[in-house]
Amino acid sequence: MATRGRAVALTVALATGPLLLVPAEGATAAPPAAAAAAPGPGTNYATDDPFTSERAAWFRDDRFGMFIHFGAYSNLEGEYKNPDGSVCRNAEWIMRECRIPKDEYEKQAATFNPQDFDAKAIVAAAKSAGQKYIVLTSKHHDGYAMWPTKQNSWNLRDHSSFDKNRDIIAELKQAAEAEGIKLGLYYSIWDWHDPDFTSSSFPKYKERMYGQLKELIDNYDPALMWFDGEWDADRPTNPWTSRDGEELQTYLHDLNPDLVINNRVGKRRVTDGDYGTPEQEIPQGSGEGQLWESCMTINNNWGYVYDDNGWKSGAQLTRNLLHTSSRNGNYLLNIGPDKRGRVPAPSTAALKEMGDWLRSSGQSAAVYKAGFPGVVSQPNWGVVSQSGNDLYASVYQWPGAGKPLHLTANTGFTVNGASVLGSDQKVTVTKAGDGYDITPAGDATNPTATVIKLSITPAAPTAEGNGTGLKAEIFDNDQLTGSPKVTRTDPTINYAWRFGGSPAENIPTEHFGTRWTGTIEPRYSEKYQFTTVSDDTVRVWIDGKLIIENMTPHDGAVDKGAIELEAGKKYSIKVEHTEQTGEAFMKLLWSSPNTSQQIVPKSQLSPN
Ligand code: H79
Repeated sequence: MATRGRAVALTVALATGPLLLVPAEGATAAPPAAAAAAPGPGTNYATDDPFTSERAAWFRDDRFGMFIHFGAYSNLEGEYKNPDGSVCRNAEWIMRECRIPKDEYEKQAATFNPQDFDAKAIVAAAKSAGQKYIVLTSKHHDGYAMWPTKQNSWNLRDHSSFDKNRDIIAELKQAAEAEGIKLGLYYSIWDWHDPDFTSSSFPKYKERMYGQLKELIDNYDPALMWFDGEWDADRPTNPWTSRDGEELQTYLHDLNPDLVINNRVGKRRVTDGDYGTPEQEIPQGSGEGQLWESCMTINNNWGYVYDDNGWKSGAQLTRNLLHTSSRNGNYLLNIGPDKRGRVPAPSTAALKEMGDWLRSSGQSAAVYKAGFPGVVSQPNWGVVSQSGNDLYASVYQWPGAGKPLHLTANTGFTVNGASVLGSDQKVTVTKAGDGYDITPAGDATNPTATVIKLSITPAAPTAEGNGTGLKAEIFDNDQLTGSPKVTRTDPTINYAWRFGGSPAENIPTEHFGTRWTGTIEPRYSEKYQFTTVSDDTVRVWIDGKLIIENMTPHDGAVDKGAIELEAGKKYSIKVEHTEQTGEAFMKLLWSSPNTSQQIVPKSQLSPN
């Protein structure tokens, strides 16, 4: 677990300048105070399990957010006229892709006047869609800050024709708060404008970037930070490393331990931040080892493009939302206001269509607080989500009169009742083959998706265990040889040691290993899926059977193994992890038809 003492010391050091924490990297000697405060042996960066923590509860439940791409690029509305009269087209990448000279881009930005930006109208649009959080681009790759930053003048107050007394982020924060909508902020690490965004002067850039992030957190108290531009790139070369990500994540969580952060804070890996960020796609499956949120455009661009009419229909967007939530994901759907700050009418219309569907007949229960339905398999006639003891089958292909819809059961449960939301038609449920046949008597209620609600009684779990965790034997070598340097009880296996941490203060940050042993007690009789997130090697035995093995030294890897277990029985468990060099991680998660993915909880683990 994170050493509290260190966290406190860190606060003090960071107040005097975060960059003092950067290890070596050609830097001159750091003051002793900062050096002492730097994370070191004994640091675990994983302070909770985002799958179950209170901190991330809103993010897991809310499911649906609004992305807003708005910046100096919006002023060009998708088109740049070269001096020779030729036209180059792009949206938020226009500065780079159209190779607009910096002074020319600055010149156009000076005319940016989003006088019609209406935070209340935007929040109303989000509300009408059923979106529960908003993520605004505070700074995109062009480096232009949408708030009055003190770090430079390349911002909406100091470099625009906009009202100097207005602050659109403050306006959006206030409007969102009034409606119970959370505000998140997007921030691009990659910066095409800052003269210090080069490998040699990167520390100078980082100092400004830290300054800007502190401004954002102090001034607007965002619930979420959405980083981007973390990848290796050219024009300009992007020096961002996973070490930079480790340092930044630490800094942010020190400013606000509850902050939810996406995985692009690091290098977009399963071990970075709190959640994964598939872009313009909805992945199959329910996510592995990490929460996730799919971001997508309503038309074909993030930033405003005046003639982009590739609008997705409200029905398609609603089904996308149903797909993400039924796979335990979130849907972050984008709008791109025009140069005056107005939201395109087709966006507002599509958002309202989604909200109309969600508000209709309580259909929103299929989305909010709903997720992957472990007890059944996804059918080909629609999607099913689960919320507690209710299954919501959103039907796309309504059956002909008297024809059944079949659901395959993955575990035993009984169906107590079934109804069609928004209809009083009878629904007959009968046991059939590997599950249930559901036969509605009437018609579909709407063409987007008609929801059949099934109330079920799942198998009863055994009582929560009173375990204390597993016995951990920690070695200061990566072969687990000799006698352990530390023997203790670890409540869970949930470790992000990254570069700078290790399992204990007397264990160095490289070349160590841990063997956890004891028993594990499942609460249901069914097939359990175990998932590890590890770096460098891992092996897991349950009941003497090797179910996970990845002994080729690797960076953060997700490995899986399944085993049928019986409720209330105690099975032997052994987990071995080794760290050679570089980063180190070790997490043990489980899921089953009746258990959603989570770090195996302490209550079900015993050291003997
Ligand atoms: O902010 C949005 C995008 O600008 C950003 N992330 C989302 C949330 C993004 N980064 N990378 N990409 C999107 C994908 C890269 C697309 C590219 Fe291209 C293809 C870059 C260059 C060629 C799209 C087409 C952008 C310019 C031309």
